[in-house]
Amino acid sequence: MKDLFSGNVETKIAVCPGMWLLPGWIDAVTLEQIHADINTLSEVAPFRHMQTPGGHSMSVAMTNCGSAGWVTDRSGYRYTTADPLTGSAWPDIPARWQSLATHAAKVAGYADYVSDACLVNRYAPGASMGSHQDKNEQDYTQPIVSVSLGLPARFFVQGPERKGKSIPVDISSGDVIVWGGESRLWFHGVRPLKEGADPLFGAYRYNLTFRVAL
Ligand code: MD6
Ligand code: FE
Repeated sequence: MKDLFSGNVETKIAVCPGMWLLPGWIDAVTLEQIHADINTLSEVAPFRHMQTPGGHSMSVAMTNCGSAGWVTDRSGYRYTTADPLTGSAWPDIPARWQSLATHAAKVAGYADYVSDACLVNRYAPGASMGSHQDKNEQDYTQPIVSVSLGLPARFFVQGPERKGKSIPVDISSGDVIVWGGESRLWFHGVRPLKEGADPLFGAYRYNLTFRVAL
């Protein structure tokens, strides 16, 4: 039987302890559906450039779905149950997204993964994400499932401290990363996006990160 969502089911690469890269894991039809889902989501919860606590505007545009969404503004990084832009609850995580995250987590050894927060990042050429840890979630034993869409990017993983040599990870549309275990709190980021044209996602890279936040 064809594996649900699966383009490539052969490869599972250990990038560092606890981090699994599933290259090309999402099939072409699912990518098209996700593209449509992102458009629907962004009509209700628009992409916006959030402010960092230091007062800078992020180069990456963001929105969320789920019972909680990750936000940043002058008062800090946190999860909220309502979208600060509209005052309404964040839209639900589309059923197919939830199912995809659960399935990918299972491939990496996590049974019964149920995400309550999905951050959607949108990168235009030049946009990047500085080295950071994902530590606003309550339970670090739960992995983050990350889905890359559209233009390729260079992700980097640094280690427990924001210094020293980093491991480069080149990621393309349809790649999935499941990240838990020993390196769950390691510093990481995304290098500035290069220009390009993806047949489906155009001049952008999108990234979905599923979390168990609450
Ligand atoms: C991105 N991803 O790929 C940013 N964080 O656009 C992340 O910051 C990230 O991919 C934690 C776990 C997986 C990730
Ligand atoms: Fe992150």
